[in-house]
Amino acid sequence: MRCNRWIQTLTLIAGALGTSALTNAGTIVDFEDVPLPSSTSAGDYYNGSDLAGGFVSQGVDFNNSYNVVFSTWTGWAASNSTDTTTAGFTNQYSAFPGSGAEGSANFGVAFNSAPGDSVITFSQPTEVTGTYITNGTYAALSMLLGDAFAKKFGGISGSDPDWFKLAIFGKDISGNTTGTVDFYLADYRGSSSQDYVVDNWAWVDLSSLGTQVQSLEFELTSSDNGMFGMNTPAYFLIDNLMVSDADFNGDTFVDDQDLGLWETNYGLTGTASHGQGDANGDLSVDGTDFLIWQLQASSVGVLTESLAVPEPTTTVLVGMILTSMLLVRVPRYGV
Ligand SMILES: [Ca+2]
Ligand SMILES: [Ca+2]
Ligand SMILES: [Ca+2]
Ligand SMILES: [Ca+2]
Repeated sequence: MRCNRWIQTLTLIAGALGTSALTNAGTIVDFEDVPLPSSTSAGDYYNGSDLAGGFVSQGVDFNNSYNVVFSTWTGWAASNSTDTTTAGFTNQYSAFPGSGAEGSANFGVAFNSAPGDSVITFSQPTEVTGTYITNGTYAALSMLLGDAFAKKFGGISGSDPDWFKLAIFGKDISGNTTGTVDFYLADYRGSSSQDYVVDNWAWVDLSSLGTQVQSLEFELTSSDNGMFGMNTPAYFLIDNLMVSDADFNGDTFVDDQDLGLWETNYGLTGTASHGQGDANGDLSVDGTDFLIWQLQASSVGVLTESLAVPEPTTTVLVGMILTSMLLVRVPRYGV
């Protein structure tokens, strides 16, 4: 349904109210758009040595902090380094699986000694569907072999119940925690046959962090600690961070055209594409996708605030009609 007169009128109203631009809704943050100016024999990387304070991939901010005196960095680097055999700190930018997620070139490397070192910030509250996570070669070989600072996981007997855990925190716009997801980068607590150090890109579902995630923060902890804290190298890697997206036709606006695609394909299960109305990448077109559409289409504020439609039932049709009447076209990418 197109209601151009309404759209024109309400665009004027929304302009007067001051609309907020939707950004990064729908993005797969893949790091392929980040220039990598520095090289090692293992590949190329960017660690903030130009003191920019971070970088952007697909509209999402990644922080870093570079120390010019010691030539050290913390936070996020982008990399395409794939040396899977050289142990130690000099190989800190390499992915242990030997590539980015799904065979891609670039990925993100977090050096996160303390919570808040590595932060991912979205330009507005959003739902993060999930991300691929893995170990870097430096941490993986340290755990598998041991090194000057850290023990070999399992110990001499092989039966020490060691572990290396990443906690992922969703933060809302006020900095309050919206939820936490734990992921074990290594886990030797079970029987020897089940002990593992993650060596592939593992998908981690982050939808439980909710729909109001403004930023992600991280904490690494390990069973191997000394007088200076954790001995295990404090690194993890991510790629293909997926943010829910209701711009089904890819025209950078979340509007009634996208709702039309959702309506047409409502009920598709297990086979749906993003273009058919699957906002959260679960291959189905259902009420959750409608709620994401509603959230992103209503980010203009007061115009659609009262149109709460909690269930994909008959009320959806009422909501669709009302919301379509109230729609304005909101640019998804902004400043
Ligand atoms: Ca990638
Ligand atoms: Ca074990
Ligand atoms: Ca659209
Ligand atoms: Ca879906």
